[in-house]
Amino acid sequence: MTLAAGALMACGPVSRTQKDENASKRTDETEKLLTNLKKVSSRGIMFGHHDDTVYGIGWEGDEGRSDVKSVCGDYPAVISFDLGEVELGGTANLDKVPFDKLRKEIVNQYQRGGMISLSWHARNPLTGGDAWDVKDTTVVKSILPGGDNHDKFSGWLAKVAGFINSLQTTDGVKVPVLFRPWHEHTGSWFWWGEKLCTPEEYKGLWHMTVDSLRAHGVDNALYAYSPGTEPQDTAQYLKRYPGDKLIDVIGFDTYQFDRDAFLAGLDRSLAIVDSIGKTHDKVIAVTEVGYEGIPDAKWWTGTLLPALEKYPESYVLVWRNARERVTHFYAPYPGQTSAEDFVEFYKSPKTLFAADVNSMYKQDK
Ligand code: BMA
Repeated sequence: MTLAAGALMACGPVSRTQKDENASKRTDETEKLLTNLKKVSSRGIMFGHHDDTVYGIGWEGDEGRSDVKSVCGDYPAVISFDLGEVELGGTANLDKVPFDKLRKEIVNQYQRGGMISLSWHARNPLTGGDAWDVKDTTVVKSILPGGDNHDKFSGWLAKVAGFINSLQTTDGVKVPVLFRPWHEHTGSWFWWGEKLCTPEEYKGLWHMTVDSLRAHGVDNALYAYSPGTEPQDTAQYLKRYPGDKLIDVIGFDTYQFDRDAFLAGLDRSLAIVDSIGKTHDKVIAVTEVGYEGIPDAKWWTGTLLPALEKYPESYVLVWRNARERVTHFYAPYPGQTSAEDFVEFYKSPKTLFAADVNSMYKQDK
């Protein structure tokens, strides 16, 4: 008894200090986003779509337009955008979306009660190529403290911080976002991938990123860790994990090519993040998923939804409907093969869209 009570007392103040430490680095709105993310999984799964309100199939820049809304009547609960090339200081990102437009759509999504996630396909700071340029395997090493490209890369991080800090409503409220850099690192197609840096270098990259953003005053970001489906168990998943102090959301990215292999990988990865989420007190999510061109008319309710139902993921996000690559889309648009089934997916009490989360948060106030 005495020992147990002593142990509890020893734990209590330590964990409270840790919590206070993280909370003190974040705005109230950002803390609220984390609380809501924790709550949401007991209510349902938020649906997300990359670049949802900036372009779609056959349109670009139309005010208020969204392929998802055109199909089911509501916006996604989560919209993600990419910061790629913000580091170069230009006016548009790697997919040619102006940063001013992103800023506006991020505020719009916040004001409709939805969540915003940001990825960053940063260019290769050593070769000058893009994020997919993997010919040099010393890039991460070269940007860590002491490396030849450290100063240059620190400047890039300052640009990212500047953008995240600039996300404000007209009332001056900083919009909370989930920042998800250095994703799919268990594959080797990005310069920060598995075969291109050691686990220590990869973790160092994360620490440098978060430390730098905080030093530049970013207090409106949560952070997501999202490998691919390569890890076969929790130990492999955690091999490059930068730590509970940095990460708020754990997830993974996965795409369907072969249906059976996709379902097996999805289930294995969900079981892994579910287990780690419970022991590390982290929110879990399917940070990217999809079936390019959605050629299966029943994909949403016949494949995706049943696979998700076993686990308490907070959200699932599909990639973009590229207006410049006709076959590169992951959400339906009016008339698309899977559009009717997507409406059924939308109607399922298990899925949450923008209006659902908005009313959920209001009830909780
Ligand atoms: C990839 C593709 C690319 C795009 C990149 C960043 O998956 O969609 O066309 O440039 O994401 O959004």
